[in-house]
Amino acid sequence: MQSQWELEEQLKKVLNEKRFRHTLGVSDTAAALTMAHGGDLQKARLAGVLHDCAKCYSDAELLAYAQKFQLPITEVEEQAAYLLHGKVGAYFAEHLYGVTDEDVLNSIRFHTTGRVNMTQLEKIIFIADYIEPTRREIPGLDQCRAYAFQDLNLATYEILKNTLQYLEQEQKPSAIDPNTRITMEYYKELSQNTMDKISS
Ligand code: DGI
Ligand code: FE
Ligand code: FE
Repeated sequence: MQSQWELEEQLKKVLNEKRFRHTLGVSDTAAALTMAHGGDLQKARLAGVLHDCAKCYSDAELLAYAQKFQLPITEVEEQAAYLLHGKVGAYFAEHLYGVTDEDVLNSIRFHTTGRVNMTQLEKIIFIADYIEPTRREIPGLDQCRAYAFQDLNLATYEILKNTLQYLEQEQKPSAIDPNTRITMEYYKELSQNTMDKISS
């Protein structure tokens, strides 16, 4: 297994400049969230640096890789194949970059839609991906950034709510992965108490 620094050097060659800066942003933000909430700092940085390692491929390439590696492809992923960059990325993380930790692999695998009952690391990568400092400013981002350091479930809910709103408002609405909505409902329920406390 290579060091974090060696991995960063490798990813720099694979990703374009903007994606590489985003990757470092996610890695550092995941570290900061781990400092706030507890957990393994090095795992957070590792998952952060690798989370988009398959983002440099086209939809056709992602579909071809998913087939080649015998990864399950859902109907929605067939229509919006970029959704596969998590699954394909987790495969590369394991087989190309030598990651063995299942929690790190799952954080990469599920970072776009999230899933119910995420581990702390999975939530941290999901959130860091959305709030890292180089992300384009979008409505509601400051709120998500503030929630992220207070309550991971609430931040997860807020991000999914915004993402779904964005996807539904698109001129040419893209297929919504059932996981995105199911995860949003799950974290809405889970963070209801926190929201009641914050608003009272
Ligand atoms: O890879 P990144 O750009 O850093 O971030 P990401 O992996 O979270 O991907 C973000 C994109 O994924 C964003 O344009 C919204 C989109 N997305 C999230 N959930 C869904 C989705 N797209 C579709 N079609 N369906 C979803 O459920
Ligand atoms: Fe991604
Ligand atoms: Fe990302």
